[in-house]
Amino acid sequence: MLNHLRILILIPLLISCQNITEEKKPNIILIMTDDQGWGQTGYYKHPVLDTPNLDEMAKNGLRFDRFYAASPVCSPTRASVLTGRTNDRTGVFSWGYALRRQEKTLASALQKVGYSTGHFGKWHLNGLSGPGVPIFKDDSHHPGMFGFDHWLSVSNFFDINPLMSENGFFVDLKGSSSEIIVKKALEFIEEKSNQNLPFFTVIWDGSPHIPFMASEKDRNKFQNLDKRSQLHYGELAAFDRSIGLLREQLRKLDLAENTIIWYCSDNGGLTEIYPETVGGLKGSKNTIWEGGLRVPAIIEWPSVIKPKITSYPASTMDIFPTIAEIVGLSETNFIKPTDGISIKSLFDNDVKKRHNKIPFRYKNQGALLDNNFKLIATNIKENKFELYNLKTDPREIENLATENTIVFEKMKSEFLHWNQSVDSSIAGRDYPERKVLKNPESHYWNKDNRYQPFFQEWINRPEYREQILKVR
Ligand SMILES: [Ca+2]
Repeated sequence: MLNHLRILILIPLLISCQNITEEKKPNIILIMTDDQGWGQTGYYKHPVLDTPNLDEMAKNGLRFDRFYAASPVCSPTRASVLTGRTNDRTGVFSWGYALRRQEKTLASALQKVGYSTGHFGKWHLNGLSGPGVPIFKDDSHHPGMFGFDHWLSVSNFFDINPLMSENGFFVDLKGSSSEIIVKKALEFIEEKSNQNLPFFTVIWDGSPHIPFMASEKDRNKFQNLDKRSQLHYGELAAFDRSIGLLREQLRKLDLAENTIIWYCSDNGGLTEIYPETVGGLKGSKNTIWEGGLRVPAIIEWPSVIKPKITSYPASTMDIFPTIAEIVGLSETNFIKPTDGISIKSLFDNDVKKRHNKIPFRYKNQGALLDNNFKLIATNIKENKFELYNLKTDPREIENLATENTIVFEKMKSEFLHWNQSVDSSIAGRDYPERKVLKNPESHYWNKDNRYQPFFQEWINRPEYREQILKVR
């Protein structure tokens, strides 16, 4: 009898101890829009776009006014999020390139310490170009190969009524793509929280990337704009609504307090959209000017972060190192060198100056950001560099290379030194094998044998028709 009582007393004690340790691990949600420019939020007073849900999130969290995508295009920035490294080191030189399997990812690191990991939406790291198609179960570079237990993903951008792949099984879905992936992510979140497991959920939206498709209701909010801009802004309205859905449901599930939501865009805004997308900055997607790299970003974590606006410069390369510090992941989870740093100290301190510079490299162009100074390499091979002071000249008009030669020469030599280390990474020197193992070539799915059997079935889908007709 006494032994029985002891066991009965002990069991609840053990369970509650376990609950305490589990509770300490924050849940993590990464959200990324596709081609949303720095100026396209309500909290930056965009002239036609309202984003009430992003605005609420910004009011309740840490808002970054100088947050940078690692690259001015999609896939490279995604590679930087998962590895903490500049895109070129990982083999993702531009959009449509496959992430090397030799890289170590944030998802794998979190999986190892007990997180349930899920990817929802655009992947774009398996070497495929063209509108997003469902990813095959036996694809050598599907999200599961990089640490995701569960995935509902497409190869690239996707719109209304998407055809997606759930762990390799095709699912034909109806409705707004932003809402679909958030609802599916919430099902995953609820299931994991019922099992008392911490979750790492990546929601990579396909909006507001081309083709622009919005519901009548969302489009009608922008009746005074040209058709293309109406649909583009309509996509952002739907995205914002999905943020509202996510945050509301996290509160209902009593998960909001200890869940980190880190939101940003994957590159700068687009041209030929009116009103413009980059908040008055120079350049746009595809360029290394501020308009191509600077993106909106917010981290919300109610139990830890007090609301604040910062102009501390940070980047998508900082995401992995920051989460590693929060969760206590060891250094062995990274392929070195990393280019990002942990910015956790910003959560409870008013840090103004960044000590580590932020480097960029994309297609023989590059940049090095040292707080207010930005060195730009307009052509690395031809040794063409410029220098700007973003504080006095946020639109990058006045090249200070000859005026401020000390800063210019110093930053140039740092950039060139860093650039050599990137070349060494490209050659595979960071991996235990000291070389690059086989990786798929970047290609369009309409030239991929695996997809051809589906062409007959897909030819009437608006998102695929043009690609299929090109090869018929
Ligand atoms: Ca993009």
